[in-house]
Amino acid sequence: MASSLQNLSAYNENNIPDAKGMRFGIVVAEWNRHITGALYDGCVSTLLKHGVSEADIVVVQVPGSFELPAGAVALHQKTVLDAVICLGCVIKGETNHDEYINQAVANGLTQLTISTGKPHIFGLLTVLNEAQALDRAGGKHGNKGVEAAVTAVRMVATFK
Ligand code: RBF
Repeated sequence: MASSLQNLSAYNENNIPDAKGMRFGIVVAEWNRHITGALYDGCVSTLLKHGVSEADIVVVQVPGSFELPAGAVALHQKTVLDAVICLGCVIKGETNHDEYINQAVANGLTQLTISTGKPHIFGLLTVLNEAQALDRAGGKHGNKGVEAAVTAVRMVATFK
């Protein structure tokens, strides 16, 4: 497997644009909050490390990952943002709920990116079990919240 034992969150910090003055929204799903909380911590610390001020980060919590696109819309209605980072964790169960939720989030964030002209970052873990989620929320495969933040900063710089 390509990602086997790799920490995919390792990146060259010197290659990331200065994020001072950029304004970000973060939408966090409450389902599997022990995972999404770790994604959130990694995301915020990375934004701050690259120069974003705390005042330029606006956060909203939503019940589950299916509500991530709606949370992004709510943030846009409140304030002007350069990008929105959406964080969630959908764990496969006995039914196909995960496929419907994941596809809806992917479609919703794609549509929002196109309709607003602002990046909407897919920070959704789409995992088979909790162990895979923990591996990607500060475990052996890094923290996808960190990667979502880096992607957001790079994309805002691309749009500017
Ligand atoms: N939301 C998540 O963020 N992660 C999940 O693993 C998750 N599993 C769900 C499983 C089922 C069977 C259902 C019905 C919902 C689940 N949700 C999950 C909640 C979903 O994202 C959404 O909040 C609700 O369906 C209400 O719209």
